Amino acid sequence: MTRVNILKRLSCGVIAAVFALAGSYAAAEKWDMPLAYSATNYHSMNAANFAAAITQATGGELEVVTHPSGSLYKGGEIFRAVRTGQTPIGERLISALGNEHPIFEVDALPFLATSFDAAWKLYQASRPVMEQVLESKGLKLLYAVPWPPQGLYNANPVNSAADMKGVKFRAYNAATSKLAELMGAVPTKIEAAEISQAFATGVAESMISSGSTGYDRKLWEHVKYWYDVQAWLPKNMVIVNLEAWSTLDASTQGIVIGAAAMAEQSGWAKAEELANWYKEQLAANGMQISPPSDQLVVDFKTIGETMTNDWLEKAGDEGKSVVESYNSM
Ligand code: PCA
Repeated sequence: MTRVNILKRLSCGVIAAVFALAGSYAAAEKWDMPLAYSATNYHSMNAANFAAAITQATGGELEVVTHPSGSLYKGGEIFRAVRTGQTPIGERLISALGNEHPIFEVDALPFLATSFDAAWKLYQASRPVMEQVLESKGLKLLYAVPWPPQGLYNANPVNSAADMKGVKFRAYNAATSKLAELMGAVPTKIEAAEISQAFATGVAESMISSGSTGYDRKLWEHVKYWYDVQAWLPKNMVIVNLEAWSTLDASTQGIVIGAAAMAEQSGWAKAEELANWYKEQLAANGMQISPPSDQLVVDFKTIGETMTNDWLEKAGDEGKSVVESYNSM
């Protein structure tokens, strides 16, 4: 065989191999789905079920693989990673996206929505604007699930906001930073995955969060008090990059939408079902769980009003109409 013939044979083989490879990629697509919270948290387990449902219903044509605990992208990087198409799908805390658009901050306005029912209404009222904003950024909202009501963790008893003066406070978004500042505390933004280390090293001594995150991060190892303030119920949302979305055929898109609807329903049910259980676990591990004192409620409400007014100014007519539509539900 001449050298040319060998080369021809070789290149035919290479081309055939490349096509085989391309064929297998087209037949089975893999989507990595970054999550910020622990694998055992109900948000992450719900997302894992959502991913498995898609993989199964598409017969593996679309395989969705979750990566919890910020292992693929940290919480603060997930939105950008999905927006820029570095990864097709991911989960992010809505209220941490205030820099993207003020509408996302409606999700953590103190005392606007303080029960699961109210949080659901707020979701319905804010969803159309959120979807519009997400679409303008090349994203699609698939589903959202709430955290249980937010309370105050602290090393020492807290009877009023004055007791929080100078306390090192772990914040998870602009609203919790602002709230800390208005109490005279000193906020530092720290993702949930880094909480244990922050409390263990004294970088943080206090935070506002759900019983869920305190349980996941064993906060009883660091602080003894949790005040059940029920200040708001922030939500995580799962978003998909629209370019990646457009590569799916109609039946696969239908499967993803169906799985998202199921995940939304089971996620809300699970959050509500677990809310009290988490509190019991904190208590069983030695934490003192109590309602906030009257003075602390007054202080939080005053701070909440300031924050709501600031937000209404920032969010303009659009924000106002979301709050009005929520109030009319
Ligand atoms: N847990 C998340 C956000 C709200 C919550 O309950 C956190 O603390 O980061």
